[in-house]
Amino acid sequence: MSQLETKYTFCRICEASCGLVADVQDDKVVSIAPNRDHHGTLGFSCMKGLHQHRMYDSPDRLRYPLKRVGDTFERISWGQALAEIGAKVRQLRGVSPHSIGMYVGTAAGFSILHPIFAEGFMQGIGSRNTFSSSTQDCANRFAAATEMYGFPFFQPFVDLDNVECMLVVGTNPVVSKWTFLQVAHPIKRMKEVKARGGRIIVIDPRHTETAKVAGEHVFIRPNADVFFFLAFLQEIFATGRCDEARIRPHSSGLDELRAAVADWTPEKTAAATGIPAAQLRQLVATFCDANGAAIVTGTGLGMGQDGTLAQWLAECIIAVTGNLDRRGGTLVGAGIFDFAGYAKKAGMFTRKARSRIGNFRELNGGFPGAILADEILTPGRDQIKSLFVTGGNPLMTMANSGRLRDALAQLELLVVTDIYLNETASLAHYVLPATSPLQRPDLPFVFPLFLGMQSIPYLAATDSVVEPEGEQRDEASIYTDLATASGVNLFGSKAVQWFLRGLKLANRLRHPRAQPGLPQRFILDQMLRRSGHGSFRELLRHPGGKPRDQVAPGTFLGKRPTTDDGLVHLAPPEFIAGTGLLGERFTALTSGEGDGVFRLISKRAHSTHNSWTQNIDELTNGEHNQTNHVYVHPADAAKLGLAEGDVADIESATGAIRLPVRLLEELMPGTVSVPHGWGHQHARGLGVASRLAGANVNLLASDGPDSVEQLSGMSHLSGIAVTVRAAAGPVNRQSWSGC
Ligand SMILES: Nc1nc2c(c(=O)[nH]1)N[C@H]1C(S)=C(S)[C@@H](COP(=O)(O)OP(=O)(O)OC[C@H]3O[C@@H](n4cnc5c(=O)[nH]c(N)nc54)[C@H](O)[C@@H]3O)O[C@H]1N2
Ligand SMILES: Nc1nc2c(c(=O)[nH]1)N[C@H]1C(S)=C(S)[C@@H](COP(=O)(O)OP(=O)(O)OC[C@H]3O[C@@H](n4cnc5c(=O)[nH]c(N)nc54)[C@H](O)[C@@H]3O)O[C@H]1N2
Ligand code: SF4
Ligand SMILES: [Mo]
Repeated sequence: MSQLETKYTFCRICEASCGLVADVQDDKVVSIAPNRDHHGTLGFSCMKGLHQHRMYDSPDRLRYPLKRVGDTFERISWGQALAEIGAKVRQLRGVSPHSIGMYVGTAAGFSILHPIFAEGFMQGIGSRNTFSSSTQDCANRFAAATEMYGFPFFQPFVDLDNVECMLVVGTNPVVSKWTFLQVAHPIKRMKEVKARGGRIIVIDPRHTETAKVAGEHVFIRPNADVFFFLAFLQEIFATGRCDEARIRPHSSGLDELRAAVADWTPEKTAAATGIPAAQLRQLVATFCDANGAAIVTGTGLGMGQDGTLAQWLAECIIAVTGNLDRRGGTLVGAGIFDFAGYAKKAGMFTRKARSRIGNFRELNGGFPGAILADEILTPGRDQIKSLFVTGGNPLMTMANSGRLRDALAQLELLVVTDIYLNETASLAHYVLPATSPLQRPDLPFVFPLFLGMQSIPYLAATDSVVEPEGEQRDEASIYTDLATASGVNLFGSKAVQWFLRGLKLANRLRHPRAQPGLPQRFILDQMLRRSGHGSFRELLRHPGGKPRDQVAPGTFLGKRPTTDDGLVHLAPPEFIAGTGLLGERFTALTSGEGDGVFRLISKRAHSTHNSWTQNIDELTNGEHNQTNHVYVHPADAAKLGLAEGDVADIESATGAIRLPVRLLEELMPGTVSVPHGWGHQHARGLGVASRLAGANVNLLASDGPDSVEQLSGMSHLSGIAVTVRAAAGPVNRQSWSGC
């Protein structure tokens, strides 16, 4: 047995990117602890991060390429996998490059090279059909930022050190660890805001963990944020609280915006939001009187029906009150290079392709996930016949899983690159084994690195902590090899493809016994050097992160927006038109939708991460972790004749699931909640998770071009209309599963 070694790294599961210390023996991680001396992450970590090695060392981990033969998976060599996949891609591409699609999942986002190389492969193929988890997550924000600031990744974030009033709308950072800003230790950071007299007010259909820390909470009905913000803005203008002197010189559309919100008085919207007019007026006064105020939003808002309009209005509130680009308001980060300027010059994110189904505009190089099944199932020359899935599990996480299952089963080629044989991989023709985060060198992911979205800015690098096992390979190498095998060049560039092949060859000569692949450290090192940020080796000498300066207020407005005129566009025509189309939605929210209709929302838990941490034994023991539940308010449960532990049928227009009931006082009555990412009973390669009960809530979400939010392509995953009733028929553990 070799000596215990201590290695510094950082977590790549969620945006908090916690600094970690791993104890390694015989090339195995034996324990992980938080890095208490980390400059940016303050010794914080969570149980997922601390137990992740259990997930990576599991006997279920993919270690070799697999091929489905009949009903079973057989181990094959990389050579065979690449050759067979490449041959099929060539054949399909000969008919139409668009018949080859890709789905990029959320795990891809946490490696800096993975999404770049996956996208490079699709560019090489020449296919427009890329999909990603972003239309289940945050595409509404990208759509709003593109129209307002000219660049999807200009995502202003709260100046957490100085904010005096923070509205938290549709996000639960205490559990999710913040989104669209790197904030480790959210409870500590929120308590600091309060300790200096700041106020944090949570607007959410549930009295969340964050609301408990904030101490102030206002219930809002699901899907009603757009009306809340319309009235909020109306009140700002009506009470003369718009900071015209500050915003007018740097913006366009102020008057159109004012006119568009004029009719939405707090009295009018109260019936839709459930927030009385007087309370809304008080919120506006608190917000505007603060010396620095911001609105923090998240997926609860984005997955609703009008996420783009709601996000746009939130940005407008911040801008017209003078809080954009201001101390204590919101800041626009800066990464290691001028990403926005570079993207503009290179013509990135400006492709004008339209989807075959629904004629959707491409946003950030991707189409709405909720049309994927239609793109596969609808005959035609560009029909998707082959799909590459990378770092995601769409079968569990996308809308209308039932229909998607049928669609995936019809593909001529499904290739999944993952660390596990998850549900989606269980349907694949080929499954490619990826390295885990602890087996690869890395820089922080794109938000902190390229965009400086960090509450405490720093730069960091990590080497791999342990070596790959079996024939696991990193995704940058996998997509380079897939391009070669498919007869295409990464990024459509012969020079790039030849350069990468040369790099691979040189690496092979240096490390003949390792899995063939690219020298990842070299590529990462080049990124740092070319942007003038030292070297990879130098960064490794800062295991607690190398501090950077926080972006200063006053550096964005008038200087950085990449709209054609350099102004912030407060009234993009499509958004203004959108406010004119809200009548039906308003009527639906205000007229009551008939007895027994509930609005279904999500609920993340500390121990689960979307669909992929249920395979860790340590996180799934305990009575309440054996299944997901439907959470119901006690008053609603009484009306429905349901008690804690009863089994209920939950039904939407799209599907039905059966789950045990838990009573939850913290819900707004009329709202029920079901956590997503459950229902693993049919996964072939999740030994722990498939023994759990539970149901996949996305069997209830609708898909298809009419179901998506039209401005951004977001799926509607929160605020779904459902009925709930005592289960009819047999009540046993297996029957809970709706998958
Ligand atoms: N109802 C409902 N649905 C939701 C949500 C919700 O709140 N409610 N949330 C949505 C959100 S925000 C998101 S982002 C999506 C997520 O949707 P997806 O990205 O499709 O799903 P994940 O469950 O995050 O799957 C991540 C996969 O990556 C694999 N993986 C982990 N590390 C690596 C790695 O290093 N390399 C590779 N190749 N694979 C790796 C895991 O094993 C897992 O299979 O789900 C969405 N769906
Ligand atoms: N533990 C854990 N952490 C995670 C993840 C995980 O699965 N588990 N997933 C990671 C991922 S991929 C992401 S994108 C982030 C997401 O991070 P967040 O956006 O913070 O996601 P949630 O924690 O689901 O918080 C959404 C909140 O919106 C509320 N809500 C639902 N509908 C509405 C509505 O219509 N209006 C309003 N105002 N509120 C509403 C919900 O009650 C909930 O409190 O979390 C990341 N971190
Ligand atoms: S909060 Fe947990 S999962 Fe997220 S980065 Fe930190 S340790 Fe990893
Ligand atoms: Mo996400």
